[in-house]
Amino acid sequence: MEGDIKWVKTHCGRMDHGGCGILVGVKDNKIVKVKGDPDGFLNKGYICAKGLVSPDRLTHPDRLKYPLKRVGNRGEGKWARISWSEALEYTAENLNTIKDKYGAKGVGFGVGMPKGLEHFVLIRLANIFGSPNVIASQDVCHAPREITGIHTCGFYPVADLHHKSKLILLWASNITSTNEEGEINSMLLEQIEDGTELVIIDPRKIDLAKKAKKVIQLRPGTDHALALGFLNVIIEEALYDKEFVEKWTYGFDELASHVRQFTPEKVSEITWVPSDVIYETARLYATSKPAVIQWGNPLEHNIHAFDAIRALICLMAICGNLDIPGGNINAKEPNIMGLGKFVRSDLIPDKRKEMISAYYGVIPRLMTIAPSFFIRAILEGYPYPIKGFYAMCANPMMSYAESHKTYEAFMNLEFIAIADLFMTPTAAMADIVLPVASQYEIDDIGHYGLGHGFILARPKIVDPPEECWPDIKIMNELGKLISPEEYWHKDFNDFLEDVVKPSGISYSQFVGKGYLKGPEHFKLYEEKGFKTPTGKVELRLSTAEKFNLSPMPSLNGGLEEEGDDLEYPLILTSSKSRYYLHSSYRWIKRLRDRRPDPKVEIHPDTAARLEIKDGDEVIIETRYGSMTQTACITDIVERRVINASHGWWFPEKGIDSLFDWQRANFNMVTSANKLGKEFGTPNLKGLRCKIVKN
Ligand SMILES: Nc1nc2c(c(=O)[nH]1)N[C@H]1C(S)=C(S)[C@@H](COP(=O)(O)OP(=O)(O)OC[C@H]3O[C@@H](n4cnc5c(=O)[nH]c(N)nc54)[C@H](O)[C@@H]3O)O[C@H]1N2
Ligand SMILES: Nc1nc2c(c(=O)[nH]1)N[C@H]1C(S)=C(S)[C@@H](COP(=O)(O)OP(=O)(O)OC[C@H]3O[C@@H](n4cnc5c(=O)[nH]c(N)nc54)[C@H](O)[C@@H]3O)O[C@H]1N2
Ligand code: SF4
Ligand SMILES: [Mo]
Repeated sequence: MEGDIKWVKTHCGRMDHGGCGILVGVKDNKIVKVKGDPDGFLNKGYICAKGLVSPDRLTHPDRLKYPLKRVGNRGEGKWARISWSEALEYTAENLNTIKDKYGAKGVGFGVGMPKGLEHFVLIRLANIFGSPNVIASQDVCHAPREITGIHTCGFYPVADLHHKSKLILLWASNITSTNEEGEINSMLLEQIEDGTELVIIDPRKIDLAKKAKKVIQLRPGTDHALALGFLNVIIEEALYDKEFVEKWTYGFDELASHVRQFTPEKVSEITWVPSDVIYETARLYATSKPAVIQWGNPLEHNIHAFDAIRALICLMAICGNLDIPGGNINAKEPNIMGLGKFVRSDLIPDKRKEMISAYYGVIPRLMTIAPSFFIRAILEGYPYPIKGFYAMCANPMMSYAESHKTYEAFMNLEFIAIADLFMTPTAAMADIVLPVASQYEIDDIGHYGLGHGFILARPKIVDPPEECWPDIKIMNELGKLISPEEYWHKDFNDFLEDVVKPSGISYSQFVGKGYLKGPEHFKLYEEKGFKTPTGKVELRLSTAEKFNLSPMPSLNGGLEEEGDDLEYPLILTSSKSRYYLHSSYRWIKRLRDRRPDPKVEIHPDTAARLEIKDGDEVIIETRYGSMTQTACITDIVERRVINASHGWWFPEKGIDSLFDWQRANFNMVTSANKLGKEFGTPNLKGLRCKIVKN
């Protein structure tokens, strides 16, 4: 019956950051098939397992279909169906009461991984309501890369995989599983087929290891040390780009004397990487031009994020790989509405001083609150009381560090509203649950505000269930009840028009084009200098003293968990599953069939020593807690490392147990106590642990 199917072009969204051009087959208001679009400029026809089944997220029988109000105790799972007007009025009444009692800052506005335009409407809602507290997972997701970039070289240096590189350094990025923000793996694979060399820096031998020239299985959490070792070799052996360093960097001599101490021999002890491999890899990166660093998320998953990323940007800079084709670039945005204007940051001029994280002296320009600070504020009332929470696109009970504290904090809130597609452990803790319309059912824009130099059209293709509303509609209507109406649109879809208007087109014309991309313009610094106080790449941060930052990328006291700890002899890390997005979509059968359990990868020798067999349930314990996952015996991990899964809860276990949210949840074993000072990042990876058979 292919003949009856209408094919619509769009871009995939909400199964990760999104990006693939796709063709969606529709019949009678139902999506019957999804396939990769050969014209997709990021994917050229590629589509992953999640993309293929993405419509299933909309058709599950247990999807939330009308607003719910809590009637039992918090978290007890007793609900009453209410109308949208009741839901919005009740939410507004509670948020306004908290504002009257504690000030607008007593309400936190929460969001998880950026999924679509609603991310920015939420920031706008917070700003207009008057709260400086938008709580987002950005402390562990791209903000360290973006903001450290802005301080060091004036921009966020994203990997340019659109132009050929001689060498790709895949650093903490499992791109064939995760298709990291803005970078679809088919672009990288195409280059490798075409002769580009690949070096992988990952504690696991990931799929791409087969295609790599080198695979460096470092000790998790030591990337900053390894990068300092590379800087040492490149500077000691004078392999750097002398002309660029001379003309365009600030503080080179200081960096050179600073990194002298990080000899490959010393770094080898910390990272487990043999010193000859450190020498060879440093030389290879410095002598292959252009070389690109495709960097990933685990760099941001420990308290050393700032130093690791600073060291990597120094590497890019001294080897002349910044802002050149095939290097790490300053992606220019198309002509669209600026973020500040969209979110109305002008309405909250004291935000920098008032936000919770200001009291912790985080790095300037980090405008969202790290979840660990938020949870502390609820529990300790410092720097001021927090009593309310409106969140969407987020599942903090799974995604914030130290889950039992998150639970305790939520039990202490006066009011929680959660917008989601599905009842999650977090939604189950709410007073009000709002059912959303989502990808394929809404007009949306992808990649706005993400710094990759393009935005993607994601038009509405089918109608949502009657009472499921787009997040931007919910906030547009709630906004009118909790803030002056003049800031909100009559038709919520006008937010989409606002974004594209500066290009002189309407949203529907944008849909016709598919995407808008900024101009290709490399080496902008030759015309304008770098956008830093010195106009150069700041190998030494000129603002370090002013902002209480380390002037040099440093080792900052080494690892958190020093020494040979006999009680916790293994190192625990994690990686994202190719079949899920964080805590999302365990309820999609076609994904669950592919990966039914949370698996923990254990080396065969380690497993044999501990008498663990493939498929056994094992308890993984750190100093902070424990979780249970299913053993997968494999030598892709090193003997001393185990790799567990993140984001697991069990929709089938029912709301009475909050979906068994503690059993396999990685954040039961993390701590929100010790945090990186620049971003408030907890240690999510590189934790000492032990495992026993259950
Ligand atoms: N231990 C540990 N913790 C981590 C990480 C880790 O690797 N290890 N990773 C961190 C990272 S990088 C990130 S980005 C965060 C992610 O953390 P979160 O963003 O909190 O997690 P997700 O599972 O992506 O999304 C949460 C919810 O969004 C809902 N959702 C999907 N589409 C829509 C929509 O259109 N509207 C609404 N309202 N809801 C929708 C899903 O149903 C899901 O319940 O977790 C962080 N936490
Ligand atoms: N399928 C899928 N795709 C996703 C997501 C998802 O949940 N599922 N999430 C999206 C989001 S929000 C993000 S931020 C990105 C993240 O995507 P990635 O950046 O790829 O992040 P991870 O999968 O956490 O880890 C990448 C690799 O780092 C390795 N690793 C673990 N610890 C360390 C370490 O200490 N050092 C080094 N060098 N490597 C380490 C892991 O073994 C893994 O192979 O993916 C996005 N895409
Ligand atoms: S890689 Fe990401 S954008 Fe592409 S199909 Fe998969 S989930 Fe969608
Ligand atoms: Mo993320």
